[in-house]
Amino acid sequence: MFGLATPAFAHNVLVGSSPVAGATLSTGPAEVRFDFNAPVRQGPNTITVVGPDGTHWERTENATVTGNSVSTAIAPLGAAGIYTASYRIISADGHPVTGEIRFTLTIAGHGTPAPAAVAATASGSGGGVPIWVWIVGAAVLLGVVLWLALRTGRSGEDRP
Ligand SMILES: [Cu+2]
Repeated sequence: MFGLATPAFAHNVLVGSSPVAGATLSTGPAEVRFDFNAPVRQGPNTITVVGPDGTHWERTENATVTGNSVSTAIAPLGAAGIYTASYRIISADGHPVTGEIRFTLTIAGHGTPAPAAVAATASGSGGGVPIWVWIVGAAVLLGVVLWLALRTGRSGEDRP
């Protein structure tokens, strides 16, 4: 009955944002907010803000859901230029929807970007084995090989 009476859900459509798409700002916004035509579901809703040099400026990529809107706090911005604010939200029908807006910062701020680790997680390139594990592994393997070589070399010549 509920299913028959309910019109088919469409994916959430972006109807507004703060800052607005294409805005020209002399100071960075304290937060970025995206407004949709339907409620956003609780879940893994994320917002990222990437600067002109690829640096990240969101304080946390976990967006706060308020009715039809999602928002997240933004650190003081750095270099002047074009910033891209992207969202990935859970639509009212449960499906993820992504999109982005851009705004231009005309006067450089004094902020510093998020640490690289945060940026890597936000862009989805995290995970995998750190390079130092491979280096340490290779060093240990080399040590074992050398030890075996010396041991077998000595057994015939040096021992009385
Ligand atoms: Cu859908």
